[in-house]
Amino acid sequence: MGYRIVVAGATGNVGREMLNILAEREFPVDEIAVLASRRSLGTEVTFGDKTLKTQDLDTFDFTGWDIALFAVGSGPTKEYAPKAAAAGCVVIDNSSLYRYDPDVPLVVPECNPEAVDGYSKKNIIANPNCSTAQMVVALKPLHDRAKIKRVVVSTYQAVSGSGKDAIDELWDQTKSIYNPTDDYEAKVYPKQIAFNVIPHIDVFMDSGDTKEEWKMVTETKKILDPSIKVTATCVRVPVFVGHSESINIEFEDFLDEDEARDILREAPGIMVIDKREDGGYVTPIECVGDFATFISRLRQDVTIENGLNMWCVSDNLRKGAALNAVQIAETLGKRVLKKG
Ligand code: 2RA
Repeated sequence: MGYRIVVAGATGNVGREMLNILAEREFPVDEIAVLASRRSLGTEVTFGDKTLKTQDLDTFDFTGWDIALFAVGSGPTKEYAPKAAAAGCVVIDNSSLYRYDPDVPLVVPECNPEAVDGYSKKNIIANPNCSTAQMVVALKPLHDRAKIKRVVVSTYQAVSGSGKDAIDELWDQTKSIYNPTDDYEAKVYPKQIAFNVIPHIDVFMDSGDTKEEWKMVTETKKILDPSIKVTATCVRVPVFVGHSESINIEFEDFLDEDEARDILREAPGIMVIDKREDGGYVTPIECVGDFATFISRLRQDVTIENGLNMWCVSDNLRKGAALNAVQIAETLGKRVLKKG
């Protein structure tokens, strides 16, 4: 016996990936419903070898459904997640709305699977920000071996992180630069993104950090360890899919780069591709469609006593969103709901 699953936001980038990954991982689904806003009502989406017609999120009755994967953004989540939760359907939400709520678990199954046990306070579990998810997967096994004091991270985030319009914008701008007859207008980003980088993701805060940078700090503390100091600079780059991160780590105790590489090689969800030669590392284009968080360029940081540098790449629509949400559903099933 399997689960009755709902995917809310099924026509978006993340919603479609959720359906792909539920099918690829053969999640035990007895029945599935795909929901969309009235604007996308009736749009057909694929689930394995099936074609499903979207239903109206606004009128859908969640009673009798086991798990709802939400990828609808904070606004609609605020309206519909409580309704689903009150109807007894456990919500796994990809928006930032509930991540910082002390009564809502924020879960990366490779790091804190036991946190799903606290789901019943609000019947909601939160998925972390995409740039946080891949980083904590890499940090967790190293933190267990040699406690992490401080992390300095710079991100190079794909445009798909901010939705379909941003993908179209990069495509249009790139075409127009190669073919000047086509004109383009900046729809999503404040400046040209094609052949450029923009050090601004989400809104600016009084501290001068952006909300994206604040999320990485706050979420890493909630998922891994509140004592870890994190400072982040999040940058948008002209890549369609795949977030990259340059991560500098300071430990309480010395950790040799070779031992760190061996630890990461054995760690769940991680693929180490790290050779000091041409092409001996991963780039974002190569991670697209993969489940793994890739680690390359591991090396001692000799400027401090106990430091390491590494390069971390992952598909932001998968581990950064849809895959992590499905893994939370798998973990919830194994630890709590126990069907399937
Ligand atoms: C971004 N992390 O990349 C944010 C939201 N997905 O735009």
